[in-house]
Amino acid sequence: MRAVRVKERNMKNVPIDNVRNFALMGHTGSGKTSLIDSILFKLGQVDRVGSPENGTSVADWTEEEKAHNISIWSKPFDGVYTAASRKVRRLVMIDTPGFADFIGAMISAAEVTDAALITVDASAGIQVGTQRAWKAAEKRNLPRGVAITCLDKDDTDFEKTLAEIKLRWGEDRCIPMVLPSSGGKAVDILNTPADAVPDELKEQVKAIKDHLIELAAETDDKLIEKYFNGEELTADEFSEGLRKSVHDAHLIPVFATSVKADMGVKETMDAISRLFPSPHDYPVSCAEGNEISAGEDQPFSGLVWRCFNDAFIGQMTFVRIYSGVLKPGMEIYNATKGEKEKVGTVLYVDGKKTTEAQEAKAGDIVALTKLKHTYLNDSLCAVGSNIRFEPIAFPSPVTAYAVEPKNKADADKIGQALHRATDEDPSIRLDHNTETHELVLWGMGDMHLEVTLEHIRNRSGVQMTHTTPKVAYKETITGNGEGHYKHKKQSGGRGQYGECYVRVRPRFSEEEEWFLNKLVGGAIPGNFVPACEKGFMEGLNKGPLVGAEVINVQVELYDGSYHDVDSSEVAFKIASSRSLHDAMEKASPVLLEPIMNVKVTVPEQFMGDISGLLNTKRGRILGMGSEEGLQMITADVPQAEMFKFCSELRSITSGQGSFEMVFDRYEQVPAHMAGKVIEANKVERED
Ligand SMILES: Nc1nc2c(ncn2[C@@H]2O[C@H](COP(=O)(O)OP(=O)(O)OP(=O)(O)O)[C@@H](O)[C@H]2O)c(=O)[nH]1
Ligand SMILES: [Mg+2]
Repeated sequence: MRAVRVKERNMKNVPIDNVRNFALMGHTGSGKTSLIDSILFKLGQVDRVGSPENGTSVADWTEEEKAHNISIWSKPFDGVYTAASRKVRRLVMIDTPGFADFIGAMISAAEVTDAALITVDASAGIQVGTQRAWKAAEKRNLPRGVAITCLDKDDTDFEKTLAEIKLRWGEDRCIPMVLPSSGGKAVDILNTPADAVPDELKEQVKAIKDHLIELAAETDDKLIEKYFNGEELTADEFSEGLRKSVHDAHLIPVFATSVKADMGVKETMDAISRLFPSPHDYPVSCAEGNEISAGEDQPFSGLVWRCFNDAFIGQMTFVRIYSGVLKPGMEIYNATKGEKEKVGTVLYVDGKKTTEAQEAKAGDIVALTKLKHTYLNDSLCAVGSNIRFEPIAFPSPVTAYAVEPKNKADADKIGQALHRATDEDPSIRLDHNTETHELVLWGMGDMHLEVTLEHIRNRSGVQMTHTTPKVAYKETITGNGEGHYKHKKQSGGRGQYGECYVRVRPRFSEEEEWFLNKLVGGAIPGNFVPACEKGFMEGLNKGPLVGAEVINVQVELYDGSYHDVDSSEVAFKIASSRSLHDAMEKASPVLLEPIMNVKVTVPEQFMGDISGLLNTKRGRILGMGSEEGLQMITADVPQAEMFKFCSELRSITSGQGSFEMVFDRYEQVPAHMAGKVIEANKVERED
């Protein structure tokens, strides 16, 4: 298959008012990337329409994306074209992944764009990923449009999908603005002259236009008065009213498209150019609450929404520019870090291809090179100003792999490779678990973790194996206990001597001292007490059951003995730590495990299966409810049971279920389970 060639860019100096910046968001496989490929062709950016299906997509071009046939990262694209109105427009777009695991990339795109184009596959209707996208857009009050895609597929029906959309997101506000006609052509409601509208659509087009006039009029008191007086709105009043209505999400334009049949794409681009806001239209709020305007005369400001280390270009810092002008070589200020930075080049990025820009303006999404201190979520601005934006909030990762280098050569490079992965992906987290001594990589699902390891292998050749992580158990006591240990050694030369008597009891609050010195009459000289305290601390770091950290225990040193010559700090450290273990063994020690608070969201029909699954996982169901047509279960579940949950949930719900999980507390492991854990730990230690 011949590769699609990205043409040299002819960047005209388009005024900000003519820029439309938006993200394509929707369920996986709903045709976002295909739509981008088609738009890029119509923008004249490529010489042929690429497609993710045969590996020629300009958007899904990475090795990992081609291997899995899905988008993995959010990527910006843009281009300039002359719209049907004859106005020159610049479209700045981000293609986002719809696959649940890559929700972090979708969220960051939603945070830095001015509008969302939500895709709904006509053969599937609204799916979980569609709702996830809608929610992310709604959370930011993003103006939205809906593209009904794949209308060439058998058994698809525009009106049926439209009815579903209206039912879900509002009868009166979801208005079709690009209609399919029986001749396979799309009809742009606002742009098709009345005599060019096919007969079968004439009535519908008229009704839609009447409705649109009403929506436009409702945006302004003066216009509504005109409307009620039976006066016509001027063309400008109508189009500005519609734009305002879209901005306020009172109008959600719906577009009929098929990339395969080449239907509706150009009309959708035109409608977006007309209806979506420009970066200039509405001021942007900063972290401090004040607002800035996008103008070129304003100081430069922008937010870093993605970082990527390219094998050839090096560090690429993706910025959404909110105001002012950015030029290569410029000195800028990282307001988050409080450091100055010097910009290397400013790049427009279209898939694999980059083009150096001489300047970039509000609404643009560009990659900067050679920044030294700047990372994801940092705010950048002109030197002398101090503009900061709210950082993007990402969901916490929910599933984990314990990773190990495959061979010795990989061991040296594994740290750097993993850190780079976490720098680039906010929903990847790396924990060095000091309790289990494992390197634990957290992500949003198995696919996310697999792809991350694959990407590391493809990029830096570092290979890793992975296993289910160990649980970071802790230990405590449930009763009181007394313990004693005499450390005495006489093997030629100077001996060792130290003896401790201790009591332990549960410690109920942080306010209570963890260590009490109740020695009387100099049983142990004061200068050895710090060594005893250290010994207790060490004892508490390695509990008697599985060698885990001991928490919530109060230790009282109440007696002991010493030897004038043989006593030493080392001897007392040994005596104290062993006497502590002796006491704890008598104080009904128990094993504690981390309990996670889990919120599962599934379509209604899976409620029974999922509550059943949570029950088998020792889960305690806390509540059930519904949220936007989906059912929600909250439960407390031991972490030990959660490592496979992500894939189990996906498989039961065919990918329609999702969940969030946060650590809540430590709780006692039930006796029958604890026995198994202790036994397994013994075997492991003996090995
Ligand atoms: N018949 C038909 N198939 C389409 C159309 N648009 C996309 N497809 C196919 O649908 C599949 C998925 O399309 P993508 O564009 O990769 O979907 P996506 O929304 O980007 O998916 P993610 O990146 O996983 O979120 C591909 O095989 C496309 O060829 C269309 O208009 N008609
Ligand atoms: Mg895609």
